[in-house]
Amino acid sequence: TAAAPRPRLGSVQLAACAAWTLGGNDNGSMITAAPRLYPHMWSWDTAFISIGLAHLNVDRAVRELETLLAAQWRNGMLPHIVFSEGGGYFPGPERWGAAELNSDAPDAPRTSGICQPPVHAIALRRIVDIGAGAASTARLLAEGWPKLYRWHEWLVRHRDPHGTGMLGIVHGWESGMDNSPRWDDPYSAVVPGQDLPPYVRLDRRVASAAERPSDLEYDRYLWLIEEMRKVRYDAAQVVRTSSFLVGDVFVTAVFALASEVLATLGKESGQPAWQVRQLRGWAHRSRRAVVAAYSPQTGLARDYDRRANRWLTTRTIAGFAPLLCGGLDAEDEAAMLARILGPDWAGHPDLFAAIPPSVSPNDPGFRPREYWRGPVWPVIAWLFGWAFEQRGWTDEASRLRAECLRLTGDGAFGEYYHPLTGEPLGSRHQSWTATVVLDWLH
Ligand code: 9YW
Repeated sequence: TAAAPRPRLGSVQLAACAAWTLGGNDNGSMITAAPRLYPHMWSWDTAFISIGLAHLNVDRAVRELETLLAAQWRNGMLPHIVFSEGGGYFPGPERWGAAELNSDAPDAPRTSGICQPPVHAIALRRIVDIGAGAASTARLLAEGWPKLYRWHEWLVRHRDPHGTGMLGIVHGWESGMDNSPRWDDPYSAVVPGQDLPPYVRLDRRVASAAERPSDLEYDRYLWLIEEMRKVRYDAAQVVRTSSFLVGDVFVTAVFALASEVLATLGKESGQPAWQVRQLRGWAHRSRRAVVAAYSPQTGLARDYDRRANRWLTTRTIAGFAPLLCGGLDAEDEAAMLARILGPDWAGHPDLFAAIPPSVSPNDPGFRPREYWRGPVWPVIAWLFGWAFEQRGWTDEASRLRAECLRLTGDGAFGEYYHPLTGEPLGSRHQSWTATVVLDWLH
């Protein structure tokens, strides 16, 4: 698997290419996640997209985040997809039927009925910093902050009803890492019923089958939606009835980090002190839950299968969640940082670039082309790099940034990359890849 020679653009050309990609994905009402594969707005994609956009045009970045926030459900949930008028993606709004079944869902725009990792406060922080002084960022801060507070409050209320700090997810899609081997065990208990309505996958028209989840995986994804439809997306009932319920350590760490960021933004901008305090409390509790999920045996943090009542010990990039939110004791943390940079992960000698892949090349389950089962996802690297900077690990952050720019330097903006050859995979011109590149270039 020798690395194929790939052109490398200069930084001005690369930035121009990224801007061109975003322009191409702008359908007039939103910047879609990818031109053909994902012709709608995805929740966590839009957070990252707005960060890159802020470097080009801060008003446009603000508008993008506002478009997402305008689709917030009345109960506070930020939906994982905001549908555009165009079709071309399955499951689309008809299959979800969210607005028909749940009066908290907006009628327009149409949305899905689940959520995605809560990275949005990080985007708000970046936009406010990049666009300091602009009227639009002041408006976003004033009007967007209360919405993000309600989003975090929804997560606490409905995804951690017992106050454990660990947030639950009811679908692998909610983790953002759809077919990660983390979910193989809990998905094996999801048995699609006879009454699963027929459907046709559209994703494989764009990306090769070898780079996508299998049909059985897709049946399970669709079956979970059927289960939710049966309880009309009622958040409390969904958690009670879904055959998939997992405490997601990565989502929990993102939540802890983002709650802290949101608290600071709230303090700076004069939001109610009790809400700021509450956010810090949630952050503290979730950080503790992430630390409690740490396994000295594997040196990684684990998810918890709430249906089977057991820890999930699969080793994936998500196991490094404590590096995002902190909380480990100094010795364990130093060892974890060394591990993510070491020979099992970013420092693996066969890698094209020193970036931690979604699964270690040394793992028997490593599939270098298959979505969340091995490829490198630039956006995940961005998140770790940003967290490293917050934690004061600036050398590590800048090395990661340089390696990411080397990987993405041909301007293809792959959805994900082959970790050994650096080949772009999945969709090309993926918006969030273009925007994290823009942020790295600044
Ligand atoms: C799907 C849009 C989304 C991301 C997810 C990623 C993929 C969509 O694409 O899921 O249909 O499977 O897994 O994290 O938000 O880029």
